Amino acid sequence: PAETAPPALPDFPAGFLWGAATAAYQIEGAVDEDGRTPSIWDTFSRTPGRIAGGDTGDRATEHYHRYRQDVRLMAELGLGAYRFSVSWSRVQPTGRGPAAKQGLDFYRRLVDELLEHGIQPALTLYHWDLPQDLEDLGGWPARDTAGRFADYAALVADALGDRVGLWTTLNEPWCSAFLGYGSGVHAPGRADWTAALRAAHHLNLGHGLAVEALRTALPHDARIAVSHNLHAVRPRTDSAADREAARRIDAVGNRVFTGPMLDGAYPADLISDTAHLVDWSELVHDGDPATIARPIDLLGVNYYTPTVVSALPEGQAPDAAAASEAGHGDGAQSPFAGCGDLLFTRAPGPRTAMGWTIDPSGLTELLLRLHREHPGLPLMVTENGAAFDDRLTPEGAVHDPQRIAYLHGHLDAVRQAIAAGADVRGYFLWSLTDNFEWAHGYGKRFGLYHVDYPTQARTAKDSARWYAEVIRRGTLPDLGV
Ligand code: GBH
Repeated sequence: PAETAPPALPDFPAGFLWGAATAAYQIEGAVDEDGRTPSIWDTFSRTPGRIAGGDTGDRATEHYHRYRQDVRLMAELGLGAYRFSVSWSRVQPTGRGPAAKQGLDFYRRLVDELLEHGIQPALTLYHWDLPQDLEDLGGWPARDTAGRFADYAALVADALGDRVGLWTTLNEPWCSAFLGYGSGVHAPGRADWTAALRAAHHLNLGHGLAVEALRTALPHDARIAVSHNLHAVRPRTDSAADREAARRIDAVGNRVFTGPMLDGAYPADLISDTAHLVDWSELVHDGDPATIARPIDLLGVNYYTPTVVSALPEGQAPDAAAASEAGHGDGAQSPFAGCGDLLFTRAPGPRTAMGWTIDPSGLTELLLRLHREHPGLPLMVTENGAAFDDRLTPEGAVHDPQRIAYLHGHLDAVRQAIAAGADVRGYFLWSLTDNFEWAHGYGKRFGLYHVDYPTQARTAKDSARWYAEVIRRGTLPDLGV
């Protein structure tokens, strides 16, 4: 029946890239093989109390050894591209100095396998797993880390530049800076707003220096991107106080990165909002803005749920329950530096297993805002997806109609942005398989393929078959197809 049904909605543009995404620490396992040294996520996940259930990435989905099977799953979906990240401490164990050949060889094998199946590799250099050695030298709050990152970028480009056409410097630097150093719910687990803002600047600088290094090392037709988890910020009410709260979150949640990377400067309101936490004139050196603003070819947008914020009534302390409700971690301070006086809540409506409200309109809003503010910059949705309480039936199926509905809604949101003029070049679904969901461990499942961890068996969920059909037709079927 799918063959005869007329397309329910207009097509995505010709050449639209259909993909799926993963990240090294969430899937690879093999954490002490072939010369890999610990990253901040190994240290963090082995620290009691940090990860739900005491889970670690020690085995994860054993992708390091099962990558051939996983590429077959991608081929089964008909993916045009696969977005993965490189484990820095696997290919440059101390975060400095020479490459580890065996570590690089893994990514060479993976890329070859992808190319043999006609799948474009989309390589992310940094998805949160800083070599522990560099954290011990100060981590992202230390300026030196930016230079180390650019050297690492050059090393990977030299090894894989002939075979990888799409490069991303950083995945979600907001999470690295503000969850890693601001609230401390991610590695390395520091809760210090000053450190978080310093980290944000050095991530920006590392990005710019890496863009320079990649331009030198890569062929001219390689495309360079960065992926941001931009916040679709909504004031809880239309009051002036709530709108002011939303402005502050937009500054320290979004424009702290898009300002210097795309507009050449930190926004004035961010600088004054955070002047009590950091001396920006000391932090930002003379040449930094030009370095950070080196042109990129594509902007990646990762989107899951909107961010709803409001001002607390005068004198009322933010309570831990509200913070945890908004996903900021039990008793943790707000990740948003200097925003301990603001309250985060969830929009009404159905939620995923993460507790995140399902609201595709935030995705359309972000894409159209970027189109308006940065005309001519091609966009890519580099992550979108959802966790639900998936169950493997005795017959070996996983029925996940909620995920299909989530994906349908968000792909329709992308389609609407395109129809309104946004230049969106592709969509990467998070994630190929269930995996290690950071502080939530293995209990939260985002995959198109279910993973039975004791046996490592992969099983296609209904959503995998649905996505394969969307890719095959290049259009959204009616729900229920
Ligand atoms: C992505 O992070 C990661 O890139 C990926 O590794 C991860 O597995 C995936 O998403 C699923 O979590 O600020 O309280 O409103 C997404 C991280 C999730 C951070 C949404 C901000 C909003 C919660 N973002 N979150 S809140």
